[in-house]
Amino acid sequence: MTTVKHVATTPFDGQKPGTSGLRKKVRVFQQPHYLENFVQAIFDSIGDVAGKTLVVGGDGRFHNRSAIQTILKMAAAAGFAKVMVGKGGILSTPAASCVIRKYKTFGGIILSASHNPGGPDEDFGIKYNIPAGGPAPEGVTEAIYARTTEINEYRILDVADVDIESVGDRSLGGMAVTVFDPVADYAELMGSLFDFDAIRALFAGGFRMRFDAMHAVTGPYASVILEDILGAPKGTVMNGIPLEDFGHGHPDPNLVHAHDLVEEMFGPDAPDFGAASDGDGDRNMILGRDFYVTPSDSLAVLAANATCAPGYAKGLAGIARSMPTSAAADRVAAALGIKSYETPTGWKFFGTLLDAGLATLCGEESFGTGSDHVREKDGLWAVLLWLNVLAARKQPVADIVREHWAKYGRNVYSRHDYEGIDTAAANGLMDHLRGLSLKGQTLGAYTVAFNDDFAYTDPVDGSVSTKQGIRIVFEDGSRIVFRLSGTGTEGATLRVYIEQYEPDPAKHGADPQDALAELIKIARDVAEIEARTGRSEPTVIT
Ligand code: G16
Repeated sequence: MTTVKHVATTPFDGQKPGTSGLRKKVRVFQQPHYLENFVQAIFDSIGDVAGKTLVVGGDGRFHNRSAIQTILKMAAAAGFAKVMVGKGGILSTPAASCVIRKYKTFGGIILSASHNPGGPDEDFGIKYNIPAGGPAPEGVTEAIYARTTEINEYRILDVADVDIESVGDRSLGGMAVTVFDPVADYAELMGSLFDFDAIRALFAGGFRMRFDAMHAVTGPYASVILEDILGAPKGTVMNGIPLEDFGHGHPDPNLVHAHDLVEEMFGPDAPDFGAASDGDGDRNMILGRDFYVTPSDSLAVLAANATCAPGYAKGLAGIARSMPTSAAADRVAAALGIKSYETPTGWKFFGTLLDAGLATLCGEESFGTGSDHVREKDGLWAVLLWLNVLAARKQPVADIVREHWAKYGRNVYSRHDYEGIDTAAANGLMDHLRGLSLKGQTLGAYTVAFNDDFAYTDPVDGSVSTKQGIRIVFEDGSRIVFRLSGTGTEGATLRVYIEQYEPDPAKHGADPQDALAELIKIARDVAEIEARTGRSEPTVIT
């Protein structure tokens, strides 16, 4: 007979979910009761779970399998009728969203620290996604957090581990456990959105691509979809085997961390198209031959060309972007005569807009792009939409982007990150900026139109989110935005976003660091970055 163990526990400090769930060092999660407290807080906060189905999976990082066993035993003790688990514990974040929606489950638990490194001394994370398939909104994460501060007991089944390494139906103390192929449902959804025949023809015609899965979760998805289904040559997917430590890599698809791919795309005889995805498969980086597409430009280009893909042929309802993302997509929305929305950072803020049918495409500067097909950003989806556009337009990536700039103007953009700075210094810097009143002042060649701390009222449910980033907006529309990362696990990361609109095609070829040099200097001076953090240069520039 299986028994439910009632285990006495006490709250841990700091189990407050950040931008995307609870992210901490693996060793923090390995403390007795730490994961259990948080999982019980989720189950206690989401309503009656009896008889319901839950989806569970993760990005394959270290601690994934053992956390899944704990969650399965706790789900059984909580009264779930069934848990669906990706084979081997693998489930990309967008595929989790797809499966939650397709099988109408009571949401899911995703184990990932996204683009953060993995391994015994690195990061782990957990988040709950709601039945609509998206990250829990702030009301739910607040309730989960509140529960963690008062928890005194959790319940777990006292049974042996269940096999999650092979597809099949099993039982765990009366609860059904279905281990499923994590790729199949997702691949089918992609096939329903894109013109796979056109993409197949593109590859058959000799088009060359490299996809860097960074030894993270997208490997199996990319191998099946790009190589097996779409006929790209074997080897198109690099670093395709998910590893618990991502092969000692940092699975963040940007110019710094996806260096193998970047070298190839900017080297001799580069392929036509390059792309990378992150730890849990929701982010993407897009490269052409000798050309980098910023995430903000990628959103705008995809929005302008989306009707190439059958899934978007009837047009877009609206476009949403996070506040620090450049306004390039707004220009496309204006030209299409549809609404654009500016939300705080965090995919969860797009959920209500997508559910209400107000937005079709969404994007963030942090390498996130997606649509209403799921409720997460989706790395491989963005790559496939780009492939569909390339198959339809038959032009190089760089030409498509340059033509886009010529038509809409270029929102020249860069993000400067100062990672691992002292938390008190970072908070002090933000407080300093919050206290400034700059309206009407001249900084270099720029006059300040207004400065504020971005606040957002959700147009669908009326919920209000404050303190979402300091904006300094100039009279010519140029902007500097400062915010602290909500996804780091060590110290604080200051992000500075710099943007300037350039209508003149003759100036579109300039390096953004040169074009933005004065604004970059203004940002450093106004925020007193060096004096307050000791850093004279950012850690990462994208
Ligand atoms: C998470 C969220 C994204 C958000 C990003 C911001 O990404 O899911 O929607 O844009 O965090 O990160 P930060 O707060 O560090 O700027 P991910 O890919 O880590 O889940």
